[in-house]
Amino acid sequence: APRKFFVGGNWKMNGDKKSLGELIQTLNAAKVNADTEVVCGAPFIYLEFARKQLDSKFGVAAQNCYKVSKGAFTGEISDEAVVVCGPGLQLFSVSCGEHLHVEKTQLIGQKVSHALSEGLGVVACIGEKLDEREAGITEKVVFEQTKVIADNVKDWSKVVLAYEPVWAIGTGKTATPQQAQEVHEKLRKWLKENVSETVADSVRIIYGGSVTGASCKELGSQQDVDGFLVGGASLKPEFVTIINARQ
Ligand code: G2H
Repeated sequence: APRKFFVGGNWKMNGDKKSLGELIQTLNAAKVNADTEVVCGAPFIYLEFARKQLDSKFGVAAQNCYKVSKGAFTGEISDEAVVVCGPGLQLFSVSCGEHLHVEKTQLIGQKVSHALSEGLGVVACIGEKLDEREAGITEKVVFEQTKVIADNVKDWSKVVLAYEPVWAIGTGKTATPQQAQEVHEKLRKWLKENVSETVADSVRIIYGGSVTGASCKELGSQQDVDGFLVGGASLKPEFVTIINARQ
């Protein structure tokens, strides 16, 4: 079966009830491709608001949860709390920028494991920094990161892998379709060799990093690009164009 296109909107630490309410109205009224899975990552305090307001054809996700269910962790939020907010919620274990160091990758592995154990889906992010790309070690870096995630996953049907080169995050520099395809293809090959052929064929590998309405079509037409994780542009009506990138 072909992989279902997946578009995640990552609102990050943006918006309030007024601006998000307007965005939600735009999304609800839009004509969107029914063959595309769309999930919006809301700030924790707007999760219930977003779930209530957004049409049921859109999923709602928390952006990041801690690695255990409860405890004296000031300011952290548990997956359990997210589950209580309502069904259909997923977790973005967003590993943008500062999360990508090796020791942080271990923490992301633990977070992925815990979210899955609570029944949440996960968008797990990986990606190299600019100096790593320039040093020619992109593959090594993303394989190491993927291994930490893979070590914590039993049910891959709940996992979407997001390739987000750090140098493209929020910078306005998008990877070229060829650069994205090259890494996605290598990731799929890695999954085939290290997990299974079935998982390699079925898992969605999406691209994130300054995706716009203008860049989404060509990126989304690459063979191994199964969708996007969108930050800045997910807060604008342009997000509808990105949702509909693959017709
Ligand atoms: C990368 C991406 C979405 P942006 O973090 O997660 O954000 O599209 O703003 O680069």
